[in-house]
Amino acid sequence: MKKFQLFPEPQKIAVTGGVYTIKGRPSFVCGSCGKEDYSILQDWCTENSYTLNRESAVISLNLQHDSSEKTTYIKETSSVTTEKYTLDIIVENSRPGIFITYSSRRGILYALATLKQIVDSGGLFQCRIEDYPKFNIRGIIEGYYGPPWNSREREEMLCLLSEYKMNTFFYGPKDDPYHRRLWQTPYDSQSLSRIEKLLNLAEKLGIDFYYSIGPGLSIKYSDERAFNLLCNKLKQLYSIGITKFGFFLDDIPKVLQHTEDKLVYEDLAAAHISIISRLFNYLKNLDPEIKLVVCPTQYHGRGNEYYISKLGQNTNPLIDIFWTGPEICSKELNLYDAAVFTSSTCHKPLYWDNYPVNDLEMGNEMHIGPYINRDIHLYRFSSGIIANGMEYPEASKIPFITIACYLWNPEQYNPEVCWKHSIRRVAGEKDSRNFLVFADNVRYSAIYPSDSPYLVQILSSFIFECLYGDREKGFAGFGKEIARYSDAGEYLLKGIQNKKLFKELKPWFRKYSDGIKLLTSAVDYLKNCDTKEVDSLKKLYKNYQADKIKVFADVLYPFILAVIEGEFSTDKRKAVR
Ligand code: LTM
Repeated sequence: MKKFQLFPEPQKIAVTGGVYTIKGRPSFVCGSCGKEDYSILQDWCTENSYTLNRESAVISLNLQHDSSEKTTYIKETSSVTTEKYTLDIIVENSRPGIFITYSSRRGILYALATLKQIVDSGGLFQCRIEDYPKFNIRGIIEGYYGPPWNSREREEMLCLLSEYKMNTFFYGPKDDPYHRRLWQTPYDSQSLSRIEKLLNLAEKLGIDFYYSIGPGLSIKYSDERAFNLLCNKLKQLYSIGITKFGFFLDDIPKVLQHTEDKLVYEDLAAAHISIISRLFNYLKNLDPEIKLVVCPTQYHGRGNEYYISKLGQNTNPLIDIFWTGPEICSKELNLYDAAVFTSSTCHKPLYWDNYPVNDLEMGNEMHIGPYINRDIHLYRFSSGIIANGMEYPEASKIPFITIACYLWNPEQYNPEVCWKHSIRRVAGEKDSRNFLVFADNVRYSAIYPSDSPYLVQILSSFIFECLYGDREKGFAGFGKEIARYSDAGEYLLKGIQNKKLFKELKPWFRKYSDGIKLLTSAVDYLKNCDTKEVDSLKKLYKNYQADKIKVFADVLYPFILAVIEGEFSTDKRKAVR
């Protein structure tokens, strides 16, 4: 059996021998399980086109509820969990047996998600998997500026989150008017039932659904009537079953605006402490199970500034506080910064990680690179991580899968390996080879401020050969590589299997192809030493620069300029020698 890897990697896996090959779609028989569990199995089989019946199937599936320490305690985080499971696969005889122990619905779902990856690889191998997450809160937020996802896109996103064992979705699109500008206005019945449908799906998939509201642009904190409007709006959402809320005070003026507020509160922090506390009391009276997460006005920095320290120290510890790290889009999240935040706010940060989001001035960038630069022990120092998406749901899935894998098992997370898996999963197996050639040049973002690592490497070898080494060898080697790059561009521009991904990425595919054409022309110019060609190269370069879509970050520009200026000409080579 070929080497097989699971995503996310389970915490412990012991492979102990035999393999059972599955021919065609698998068929399961339920050996033992409770009535409710059976319906989970049924849904799982239907969704994956497997069959489930009680008698004739070969592979037996057995579910065992267990709330003992073994299935509910995570030593590394010293916490009791409902998300742990064990999965035993026995293939010693001709009737393989699968045994799952779990303590909650989520445990079953996670075990089945792992089992699906094994089954879809074409065979069962005998193993024992003991698995649980390292981060407690693992999820995403639709929290960017730009067109919100539609219901279908959200539903598909929830399915993906569950497939990769994420557990949280925050609804908070900045451009849903009822989330921010019209925060007081209740939803009409149609919009409300759309949210309800989403909530029901999230529950089925084991995902906590948070509805967020952002009244800070206009609310008068001291006005009882405004507070009642806020409560009524959230009560409307409670009426359809929502019990988890985000209260967002980001991207609003940093000082009090209303005269009445200035008379009542000494500053913005005092007003926020007051409204958060009143809102929390209101919600807890409505339902003691309710959860509240706050996004403060200062949501990035050192974590020990006046506003955030005062807000944190005076906010109920049961309320989680969002924090984006040292910057709005933080290059790295480390333990030192997390500790500063915790000691000055008395709250562990719940990271709102602004990756892969590409809104506002990042609009020309496409953030599809793997998740990196987050400390592997951050789970000990934070409540969790919620990643902010792009307005492009399909493209967002590529980094989201890598984020999910990091959050489940950061110590064994390998960004590059996981990223390749993610591209195969989202772009499809057939298109993944060419897609990877392209994607290696679309890595630029706040978390990875360079790009094109492979192109940089081959470009510098080429320049070396041109100036100091074997010029012919340089042209031959680089020519082959550019042909590969060029083929990938042509292939992708013809269309890929994932149509939605194609639509989202077309401007980046085009810019990539233009970049490769420019590179090809520059190399041809160098090879032919025909100074008449320089004008057309300059024109190509100008047009390329005029298109602001970002691919290759700044890797191509200095090379093309140097070619135009004759830096790699044969004369220069003599001069260097
Ligand atoms: O990051 C936060 C808390 N708020 C906003 C987001 O809505 C926005 O998507 C990101 C990225 O531009 N920046 C913000 O400040």
